[in-house]
Amino acid sequence: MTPPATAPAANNLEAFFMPFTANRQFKKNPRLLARAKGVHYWTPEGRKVIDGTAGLWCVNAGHGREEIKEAIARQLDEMDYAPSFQMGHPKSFELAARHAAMLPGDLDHAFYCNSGSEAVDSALKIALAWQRARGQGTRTRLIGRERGYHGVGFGGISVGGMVNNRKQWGALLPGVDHMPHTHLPARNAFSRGLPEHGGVELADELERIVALHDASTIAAVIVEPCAGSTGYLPPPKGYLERLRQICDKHGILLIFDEVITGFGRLGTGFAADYFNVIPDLMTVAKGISNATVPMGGVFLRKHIYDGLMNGPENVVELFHGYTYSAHPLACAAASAVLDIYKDEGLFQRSAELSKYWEDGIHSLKGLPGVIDIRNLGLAGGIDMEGRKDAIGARGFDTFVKAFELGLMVRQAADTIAMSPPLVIEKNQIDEIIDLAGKAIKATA
Ligand code: PXG
Repeated sequence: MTPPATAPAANNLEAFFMPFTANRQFKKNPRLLARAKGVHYWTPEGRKVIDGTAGLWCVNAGHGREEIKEAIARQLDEMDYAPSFQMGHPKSFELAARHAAMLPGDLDHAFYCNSGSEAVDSALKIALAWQRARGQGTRTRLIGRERGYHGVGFGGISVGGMVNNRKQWGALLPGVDHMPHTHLPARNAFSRGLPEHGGVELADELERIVALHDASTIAAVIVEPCAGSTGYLPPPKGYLERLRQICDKHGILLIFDEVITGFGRLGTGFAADYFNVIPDLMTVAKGISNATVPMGGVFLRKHIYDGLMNGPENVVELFHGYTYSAHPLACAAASAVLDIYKDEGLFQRSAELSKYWEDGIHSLKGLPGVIDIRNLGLAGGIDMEGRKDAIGARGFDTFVKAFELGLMVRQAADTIAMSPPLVIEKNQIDEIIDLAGKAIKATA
C-alpha cells in the first residue's frame, strides 16, 4: 500500500481559486488526491480510488510511468528550456516527425502549444489564415456545434456549445454559427457504439447553414468526432463522412477536435483513423503527453501547411505561437509516451477491451433512473433522470458517492462519464462498473 501523504489543514484550501469547481462547497468538504500509480489514486488519508476517468481523459498510459519520468529528468539535465521562435531544438522536430508518421492520410505537420484550449484557438486561427492566404479572405465564419466543448479560450467558447461556458462572456467571437447536437435519445437510446439513426440528416444541417450564410463567408467547421465533455455522444452512423463531403463541396475546412479521442481512446491512434475521415486540421492535447507535462498540438494536412508557405521566404508565415510551444520537457515526455503506446500496443489494447467495456457499461441498464447509456472505444456515458427542479443534483451526488466508494468518475449535469486509462485490466473494469452501479443505486 502506498504510504499516505500528509493531509493539509482545512484552512490551507482557501487561497487556491479552483477551476470549474464549486469552490465554497468543495472547501467545506474537500476531495483530495495525493498520490497516483497505475490506474489508482490515493487520498491524503491513504484511501485507494480507482481512476475511472484517466484523470480528466488524459492519463491514457496510466499513472507514474517511470519511462516518462526518466525522459523528463534527462531533458531537464540536458536543457531546461529553449525558445522555438526563430530558434529550434532537436526534440521538437523529432517529435513532429514521429507524429506525422503515425497520423492518417497526409496530416503531416505539427504545431505545438500547451493545452487543448490553445490548440483549438490555434487551429481556428490557422484556418482563417489559410483561407486568406489562398485569396478567400471573405471566409471568416466559424461553425461549431451545440453541446460541443472546445476548451475555454474565446475562440473555443465561441464555437463551443455548452451554455454555462458561454453565457458569462458577452458577445464572444462574431460570425459564429452552430450545427445541432447529435443526441437523439428518442431514437438512439442505449445504442451500443455508433447510434443508428440521424447521421446524414444531422450533418445535412450544415447545408442549411451554408445556404443561410453562403459558403464564401465560411472558413471552417469544428467538431469533436465523439463529443466528450457534454456526456460522451458518439456520432450517429454516417455523420462525420457526410460532414466531410459537405465541407469538400463548399471549400470549408473541417477541424476534428481530438483532445479526448486522440491517442488511443477509440482503439485507434485517432478518431480520424477509426472513422476513416481525414480532417484538414486536428487538435490534440491530454494523451499527447499522458498529462505529465502540459502539451497540446494542431496537426495539419500537407495542403494547409503548404498553403501558408506562400509569401517571401524571410517573412514569418504565421504570427502566432506561445513561449512554451514545443517546450523541451513536453517534447521529451511526448516522445516517451509514444514509445509506451507503441511498445505496449495500447491503442490495440484499447480496441480489444472496448467490447468488454461496452458489455460492462450496458449492464447498468435497468438501474433506477438510468435513461441512456452510450459507449465508443474505452469510454462511455450514463444519463440519469434528473431530480425535479434540480438539474445536475443527482449527477453530482452520484459522482461524490462514487468517490466515497473508491471510484473516480466525471459528471456533466445528470450524466456520468467514464474513460479509464488504456492499461486497465478486465477485473478492474468489473470493479469500475460495480462501483458505478452502487453509486447510481445509492442516489436514486
Ligand atoms: N477540446 C476538447 C474536445 C476537450 O475535451 C479541450 C478542448 C480543452 O483542453 P484544455 O487542455 O484546455 O482543458 C478539452 C478539454 C470533462 C473535462 O470532464 C473535459 C475537458 C477538460 C476538463 C474536464 O469532460 N476537456
